[in-house]
Amino acid sequence: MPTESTDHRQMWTNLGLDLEAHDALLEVLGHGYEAVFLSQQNRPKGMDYFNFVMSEVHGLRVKELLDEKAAGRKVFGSFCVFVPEEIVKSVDGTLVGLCTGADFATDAVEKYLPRNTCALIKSAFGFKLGKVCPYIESVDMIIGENTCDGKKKAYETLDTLVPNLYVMDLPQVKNERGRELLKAEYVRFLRKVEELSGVTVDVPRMKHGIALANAKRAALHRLSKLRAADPAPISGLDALLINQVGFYDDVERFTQSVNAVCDELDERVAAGEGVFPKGTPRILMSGCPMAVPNWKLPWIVESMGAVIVGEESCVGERGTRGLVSDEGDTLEDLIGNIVDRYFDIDCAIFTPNTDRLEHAMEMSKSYSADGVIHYCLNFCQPYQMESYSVAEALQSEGIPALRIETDYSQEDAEQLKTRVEAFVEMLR
Ligand code: BJ8
Repeated sequence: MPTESTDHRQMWTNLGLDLEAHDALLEVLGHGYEAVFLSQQNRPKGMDYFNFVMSEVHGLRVKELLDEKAAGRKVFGSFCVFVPEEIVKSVDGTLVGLCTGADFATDAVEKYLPRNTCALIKSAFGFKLGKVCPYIESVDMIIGENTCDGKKKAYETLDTLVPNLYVMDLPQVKNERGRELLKAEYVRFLRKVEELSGVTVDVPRMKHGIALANAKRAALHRLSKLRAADPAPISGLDALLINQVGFYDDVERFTQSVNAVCDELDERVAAGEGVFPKGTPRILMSGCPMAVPNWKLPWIVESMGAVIVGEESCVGERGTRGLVSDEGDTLEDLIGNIVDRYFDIDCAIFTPNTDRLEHAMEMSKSYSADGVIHYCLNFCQPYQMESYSVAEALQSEGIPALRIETDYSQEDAEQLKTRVEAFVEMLR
């Protein structure tokens, strides 16, 4: 009888992965996970589930997706929180985030992309070119989106490397024309998803999709609120991990698992217990999304004696804020409701984007953050440009802000530690 890992190796070979490179990646990931997550004290028991998911993120979860495909359902991969999970779920499909959180095959990537491209975009190419991402090789459709200039131009090149790229256009201005564009693009996406899956979506199907996505978000909202307590009942690293796993896991199982952690956190809050002592400096992270396994900065922050209490980020509240109304008797009504929710996402590609400043201030206050760290990937112009206005807005309200630009390498780790340590000391 073959062992589980032998099974996975056959699966990875069938997907066309480079086993040697993939082994090396898993080894680094495993060590990183152990050092960053398993070394933490006093983690909620419910995190065992997330440890397990991470240990099988390239194994059992990929097998589940392949089983779904074998049963006739479709799997979709995306790089952005503007892709509506409601629509994918309305055809019984599965939406997964594609790997963008680590450097890989950089030399090969730089043959296709300028060196001064952000690490997130380079990572997507690196996982593809290095043949180490079982997700990109499993999905029936890859959805790109016209957001920042880097992504939208990179998709032109990615289109030459994959057979199944679909690009969604997105507005850049929040006015009526922008809303109409988003709506037209969601209708076009729905038609494409129906065509690929062979399923015709009706009102009950769309309401079902909306209910699943809402339940997932409601669980994440519950988690966010619990982090307002002092002492914080969960580390920022674990909360980030939960948000990251939300991009890969089965929606219903994930929702249940987040609620199980929240039940435990409810008890901790009621008993006045936390992962760090009461009075620990509280930090809000704001800026670019942090995809798995991008844990460098949160790890540094929490190793320096602070606790992260929220993420103003797409892997965090920017990505989960708000629910979709299920009011309405027609598909047109329901698509309108979906547009209402997604059009509020305050990504830095929008101009102007004042909502983001308000959200950063509102979050700092509701989570009682002592300070904000604005995190930006090198060469990410939209968030670099906004880091100034975000920091200004916060400082005008007396909230200290530290602006950090970095990438996925460890080269600047010591320098970051020094800066974060000084910031945390200043907050004490
Ligand atoms: S909704 S933040 S997930 S686009 S880091 S690739 S912005 S140069 S990721 Fe994003 Fe959607 Fe917006 Fe959210 Fe460009 Fe910046 Fe790179 Fe970025």
